[in-house]
Amino acid sequence: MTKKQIELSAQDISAVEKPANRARLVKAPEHFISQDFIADVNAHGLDENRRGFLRKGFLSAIGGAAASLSAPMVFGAGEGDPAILEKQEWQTTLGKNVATMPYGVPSIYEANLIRRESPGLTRVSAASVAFTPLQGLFGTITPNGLHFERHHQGWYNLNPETHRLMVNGMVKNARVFTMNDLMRLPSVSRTHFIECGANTGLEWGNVAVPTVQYTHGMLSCCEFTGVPLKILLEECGADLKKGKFLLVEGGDGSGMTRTINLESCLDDTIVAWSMIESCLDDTIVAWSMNGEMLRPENGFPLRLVVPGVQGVSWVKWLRRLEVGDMPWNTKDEAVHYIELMPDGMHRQYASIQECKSVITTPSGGQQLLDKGFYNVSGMAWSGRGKIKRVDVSFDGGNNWRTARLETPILTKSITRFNIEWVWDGSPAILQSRAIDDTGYVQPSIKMLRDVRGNRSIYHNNAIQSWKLDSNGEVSNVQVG
Ligand SMILES: Nc1nc2c(c(=O)[nH]1)N[C@H]1C(S)=C(S)[C@@H](COP(=O)(O)O)O[C@H]1N2
Ligand SMILES: [Mo]
Repeated sequence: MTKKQIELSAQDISAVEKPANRARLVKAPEHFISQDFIADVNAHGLDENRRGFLRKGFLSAIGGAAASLSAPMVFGAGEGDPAILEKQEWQTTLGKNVATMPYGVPSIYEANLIRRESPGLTRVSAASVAFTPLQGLFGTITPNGLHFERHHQGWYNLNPETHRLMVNGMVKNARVFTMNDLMRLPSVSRTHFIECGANTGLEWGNVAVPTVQYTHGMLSCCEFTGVPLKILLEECGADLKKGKFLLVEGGDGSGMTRTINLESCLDDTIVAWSMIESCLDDTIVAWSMNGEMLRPENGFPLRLVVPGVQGVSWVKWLRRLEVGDMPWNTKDEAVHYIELMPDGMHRQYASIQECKSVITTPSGGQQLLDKGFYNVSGMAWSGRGKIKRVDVSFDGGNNWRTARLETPILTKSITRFNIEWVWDGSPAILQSRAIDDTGYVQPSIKMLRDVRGNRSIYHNNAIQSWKLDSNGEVSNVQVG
């Protein structure tokens, strides 16, 4: 380093590290709508009236939160902070017994960080979505209790003793496997994201929802363990020369059936019975966790993991695999999960989740309380491979700075990015733009609409914009 470089980096550090410059943020209010209101919307739909009510409720919740949280911590002369100076109850008494909670749950202070259903999105909660609270997650792994849920006909607790997987079609030996049979086969463990094809789908027409939980929360990332599909198909003597397609059937009442293109998926697809804990390569002091058998909501005891492909193909409660020589055109790929293009035609079998990213801190509904230093953080992912770079703009896309990517960067997995920023108190528009290792650049919403129109539901991977007002409020906007 030259002297000038050293001076420059010292300057950078002093700008960001002075405690006085460390700024605070109010979390998005999560309880801005009542259960009654949700029930009302579910019964009658989200008309303009109710939409207005939703906006007002949300804004007043923000106001309330800011007022109660922004009281400065000021102590009189000679007085200190009792939270550090006085002995606390937990320093002087006996704590709770081990195994008081035989299965541990988060701190009571984290009670607001939960999956949430978007009011008005669906009429029946059994055929609905509960979104992952991305605004409150760290790193890349989604805790199992916060994995998003998407069911077409509700979920069940299936008994693994009686669960069966049938493999038939263009195979020499059609077979029915028990869970024990499957779990004796060679297994692999890999970390991948799953994203519903309809994630961010509400935003095709215009800004629709206030927080990142609802704009991007049909996204999760876990380490999955299972037998590679290829091994299972070879075990049954599948004709993989002629049999280029696989029909995948779920065991729930929705009759979820999807065609998997074996040519593009054979290397990566695993039949997973477990989401297990990541290996501890480098020790970290962590806030997040993963690891155990699949949760019933996520397909216990068996689901298909199709890395890079939209969530609907990750069939849960997996009961049958049929090898065939052409796509099946099932209801879930001929009537649903097709995209209306501007010329009135439908796009079908567009299953890859293209490169995408979003800033989660700060994000919609949060409020910055002070000028000064912020660690701006978010997630990037690509269904085609690894994230190569993430750029962040603070002025609506005129200027971009390259963010720091956390490692390891895994293929078809979430990559966490961070970038330092000193907010000077003026209005700003925050955006992130991801680039994957194929060279694909995440598009603006305008670029996407130019090609795809605005009447689609699926595969919206546009750059997300968060508007920061001079009063510190962050809101969802669309620019460019
Ligand atoms: N059997 C079955 N599999 C299913 C579904 C379903 O309703 N039934 N939903 C699909 C959809 S649309 C998505 S996005 C993912 C959601 O997986 P998750 O609930 O584990 O998040 O599961 C897919 N697999
Ligand atoms: Mo989905």
